[in-house]
Amino acid sequence: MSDKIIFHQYEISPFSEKVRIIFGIKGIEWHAVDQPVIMPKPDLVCLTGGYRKIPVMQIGADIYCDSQIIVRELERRFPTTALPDGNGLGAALGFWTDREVFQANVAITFGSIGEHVDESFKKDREALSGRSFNTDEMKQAVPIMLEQMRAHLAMLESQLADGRKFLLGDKPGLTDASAYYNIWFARAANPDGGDLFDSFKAVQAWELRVRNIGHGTRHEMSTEDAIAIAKDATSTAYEQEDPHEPNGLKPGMAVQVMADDYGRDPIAGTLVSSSASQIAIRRSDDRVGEVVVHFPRAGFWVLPG
Ligand SMILES: N[C@@H](CCC(=O)N[C@@H](CS)C(=O)NCC(=O)O)C(=O)O
Repeated sequence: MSDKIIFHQYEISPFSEKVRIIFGIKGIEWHAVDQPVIMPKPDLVCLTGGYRKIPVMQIGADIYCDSQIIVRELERRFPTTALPDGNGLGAALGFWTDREVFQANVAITFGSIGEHVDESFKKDREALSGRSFNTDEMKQAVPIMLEQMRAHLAMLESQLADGRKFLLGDKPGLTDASAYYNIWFARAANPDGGDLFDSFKAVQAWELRVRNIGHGTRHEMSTEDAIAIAKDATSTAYEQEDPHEPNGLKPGMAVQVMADDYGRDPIAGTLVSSSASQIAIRRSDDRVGEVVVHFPRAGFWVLPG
């Protein structure tokens, strides 16, 4: 059975860059499956049951939705290269980088390049967020959001002020990957973005160090091959009841899982296991057979199926 790390992604995806850097830090060999930037994504949602966001990791018939659970699973499978902050504060700081910093970043980036963005992309992101993608309004918000972004960058600059190589010390970790992808995306999506980063000298030196970590060993894979691997494989997840579940969730129950922010499409399945950090549900699809789809608990809602 295949235990290849299959990574459904696209190049300009910020959250994919976060995980690609984790692959680099941990020295992981992985297979990139490129997925579309906008819907429809038939070769992704057949695996996830409706989750459309990127990235998604697949190992055989186990599907991991959201960078949070992807990093957690990589930490579980590759303990000899454990990150200094893989599951504790690094995961908590992800809520700062992935929500607060990322939203300011997106507002600045699309407020600045909005007129060059395709109509089809705007319509897609309106459906994703439930909010209008109004480039004039975004443009007006840029000055205020620049102040926010500058304030967040100043926090990174202070953290690095004692000359440390990475945010938590000598070794790079999840906090570095999470902070870095925001800067990477701002530069990649808007190369003429001006001088926002110029006054942050320690951040710039650190950015270079993180970039130089690279992405581990990357191979390419087609969507057809990824789907065939899922179809041939059997999930390695096993049923486990959590006695501390606050609302009585048990293996075998029909549930729906959905993100609490954007891309809130509910994914229906039968509960396999749950804990404070993860929930796994079993589902099947004609093209991929039976798979187990894994989500983090923080930032996801579980509803009766
Ligand atoms: N909380 C998710 C956020 C993922 C996310 O927002 N991904 C963006 C791309 S980087 C996305 O899916 N955008 C819509 C799309 O690609 O269809 C995670 O950590 O993986």
